[in-house]
Amino acid sequence: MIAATDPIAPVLSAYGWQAADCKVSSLGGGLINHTWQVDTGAGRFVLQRINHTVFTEPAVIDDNLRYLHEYVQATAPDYRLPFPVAATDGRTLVHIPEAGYYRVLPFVPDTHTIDVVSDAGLAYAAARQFAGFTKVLTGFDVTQLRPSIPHFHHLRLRFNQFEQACKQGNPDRIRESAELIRQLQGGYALVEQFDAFVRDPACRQRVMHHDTKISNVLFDSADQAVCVIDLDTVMPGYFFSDIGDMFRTYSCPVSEEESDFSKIMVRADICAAIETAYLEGMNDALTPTERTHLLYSGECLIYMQAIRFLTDFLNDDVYYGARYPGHNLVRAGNQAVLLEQFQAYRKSR
Ligand code: GN1
Ligand code: MG
Repeated sequence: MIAATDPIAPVLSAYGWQAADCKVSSLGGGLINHTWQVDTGAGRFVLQRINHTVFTEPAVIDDNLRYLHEYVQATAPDYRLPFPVAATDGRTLVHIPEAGYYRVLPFVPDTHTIDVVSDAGLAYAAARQFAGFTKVLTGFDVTQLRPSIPHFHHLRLRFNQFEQACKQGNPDRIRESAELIRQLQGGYALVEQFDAFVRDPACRQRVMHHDTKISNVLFDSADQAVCVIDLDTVMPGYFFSDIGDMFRTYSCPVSEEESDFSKIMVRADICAAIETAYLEGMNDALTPTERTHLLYSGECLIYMQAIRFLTDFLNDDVYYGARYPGHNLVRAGNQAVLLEQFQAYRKSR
């Protein structure tokens, strides 16, 4: 039960719910937004507070999702995506001064999320979902969308931010991570390949999800994928973001949080399942250039995540936060090992 004085109470009342009738509990393990499950007299919903420091213009997310919702309703009404629910005044984004920006999403019943991919079947099911997502939106005019985080997966920009942190970040942390800094600076060829890819006139902007971790897919009790969730970073981008982040997050049996790096490995059967499912799901929608960059996608996204974590470590954890000293250094080191393993896998192909 929520007290009338709880900061969330005015949010609930914007949706016509009495705080005293609601039960609210934390949901999910996202690093950026805060998510709750809300049980109201009118049923169960998902409530989210948008991290306003990361998503500096929450209205951009709201507009993007409205355009996509209208498009999906008109062109693929049976395609399931959890779009925001309207408050009593019709808005799908509620701003409560001092408390922040909130929105409510439908709760999809009889589903659960998975944190680590245990077998190739799950990887296949999730990759089909994310391919289906981009495929359904292939005809959508991508110029209608604005970036909710400008240059989000722009490797050149991420590399520049990394270089800047290496010069202007916390000097103690720069010393502490000198070896990893050197190792990751050695991955510069990936940045040049990125530049070449985006300069190629055959490279088109698509509607990408940009956060294809397995916990962003809902599964039913038979482990069949039902739909994708977490649409805040849905924006124009390059094809490699989604398949690349699947290679990054599904191929390894342990997550980016693992500090025992000896457990980090790349499972070839999972990579093959991702590739097969993505190609099947996108079928002719991928261009020949994109097809030649399937495995580059994995390297690019793993490398990008490694330098994002290390940049944040050097900048005193302002973006991702840290639950223990050196947390982002561990995450960055983890991703650097994963990159080596993925590059070895790529060579073996
Ligand atoms: C963030 O908040 P979450 O867990 O959905 C991040 C992703 C990273 C991920 C790493 C907006 O996602 O880009 O890949 O952490 N999202 C944002 O776990 O920065
Ligand atoms: Mg996310």
